[in-house]
Amino acid sequence: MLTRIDHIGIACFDLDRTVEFYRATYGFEVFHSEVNEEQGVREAMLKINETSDGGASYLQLLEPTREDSAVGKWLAKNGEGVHHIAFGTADVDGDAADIRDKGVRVLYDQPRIGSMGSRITFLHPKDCHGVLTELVTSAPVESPEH
Ligand code: V0V
Ligand code: CO
Repeated sequence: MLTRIDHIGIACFDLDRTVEFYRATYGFEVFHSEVNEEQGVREAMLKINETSDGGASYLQLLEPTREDSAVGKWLAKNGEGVHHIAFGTADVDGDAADIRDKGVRVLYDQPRIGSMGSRITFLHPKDCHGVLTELVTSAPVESPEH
């Protein structure tokens, strides 16, 4: 079951300048940043709010690490802007299978690694009324070491 908006993915040319815009304009701070080589992105997660399912909602600012990546190609065609929306679920495998059974193209056979150790997959935008849609299961919260 999809229980939150996990994040909105925003493509940008210059991550540092875009992070600074969100900080200076709205006061949002970077919660986490990383490079995901498989996806070809350098990204910053800005936490907006926590959610009743124990998760949170973020803005995900994305700068391509190479021109032929999904975000690189999209930026060259469209310029900066909203790139995808991501729904959070406790069961990305089960929800992706259910959605595939409804005839929507799920882009990966198995979920891949996303931000902060999450497991992610994508639905084809042409099957979702023009919206690239991601499904996310967050990594389990690690218990503190003794
Ligand atoms: C492409 N299209 C889009 C779109 N990207 N429509 C809406 N939103 C987007 N973001 C449209 C495009 O305009 C074309 O329509 C058509 O789909 C085919 O696009 P294309 O430019 O020929 O590109 P493709 O087919 O090579 O790739 C499109 C897909 C690709 C969606 C298959 O971008 C993909 O695999 N995306 C999933 C991975 C991803 O986006 N990773 C970056 C975020 P017309 O012109 O033919 O009508 S990584 C992330 O979110 C992480 C790590 C995380 O959350 O943790
Ligand atoms: Co994303």
